[in-house]
Amino acid sequence: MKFGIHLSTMVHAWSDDHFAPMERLKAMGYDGVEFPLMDPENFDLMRAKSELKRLNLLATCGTGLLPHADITSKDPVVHKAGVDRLLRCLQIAHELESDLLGGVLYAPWGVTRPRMEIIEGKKRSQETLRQLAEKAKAYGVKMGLEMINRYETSYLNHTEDAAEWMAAINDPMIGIHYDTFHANIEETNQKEAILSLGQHLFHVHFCENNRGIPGTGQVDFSSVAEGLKEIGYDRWLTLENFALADCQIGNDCAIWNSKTQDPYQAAEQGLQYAKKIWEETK
Ligand code: LER
Ligand code: MN
Repeated sequence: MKFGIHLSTMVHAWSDDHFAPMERLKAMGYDGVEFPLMDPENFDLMRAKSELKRLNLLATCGTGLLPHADITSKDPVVHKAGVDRLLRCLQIAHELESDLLGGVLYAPWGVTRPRMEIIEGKKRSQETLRQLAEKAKAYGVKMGLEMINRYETSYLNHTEDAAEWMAAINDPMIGIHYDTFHANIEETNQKEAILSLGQHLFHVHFCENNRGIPGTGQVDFSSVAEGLKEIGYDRWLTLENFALADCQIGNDCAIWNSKTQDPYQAAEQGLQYAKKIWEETK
């Protein structure tokens, strides 16, 4: 198992310097960091490469689509902008030797619509992802579609949706990205949810029910770890705290009252907890 951390734990805005915390995170014992590619056109690829190399850290990458860059859209301009955004993110992930691009890759993040209205858009998204899988394969970057809760998307909330998406796309380069925070809202039982995903599971965000430090809230991480061990998952456990309230990222993730004042303490305590749970679980 590799232990990672989402770099937005430490910063206020998606455009802030995400590189500065990396040295401290390496010293804590993280194997890698997750780069949020929210502005892929302005991502400092050279700096990312050199910092990863200097610190001997691995990378994963994540992004989300936007209302004006959206592969569910029937507007060709908006649809193309969505495809271009995903292609750019795949290219960055490839350059960083990240074998994964996760996140909300299938629809605009934070937008909900009645499910009756998304049928066509869902088909368009699935068809587009199937086409993009070829590029993902050429780059050696798997795409993990993050199941997020009902208040952040209408497209892909839980494992029943995941089964439908996986059957429709049916490509080994495209799988599911699981987040314990979202699953805590959407699933009945986290272990069973993970078992049902099986080999489709490509990535995990390890996160408490209130986005606080893992182990301080209600998520049953032992059940999560049992499920992961049972399916032979051996990729990433990536901490995603979004510790800071009242900032751009806090606003985007609806963190109005942070349970974690010190993101570095969250990173350290969260990592120790994740490792302990992983080691204790048979
Ligand atoms: C959003 O709620 C989330 O969990 C992040 O991983 C963004 O994709
Ligand atoms: Mn997540």
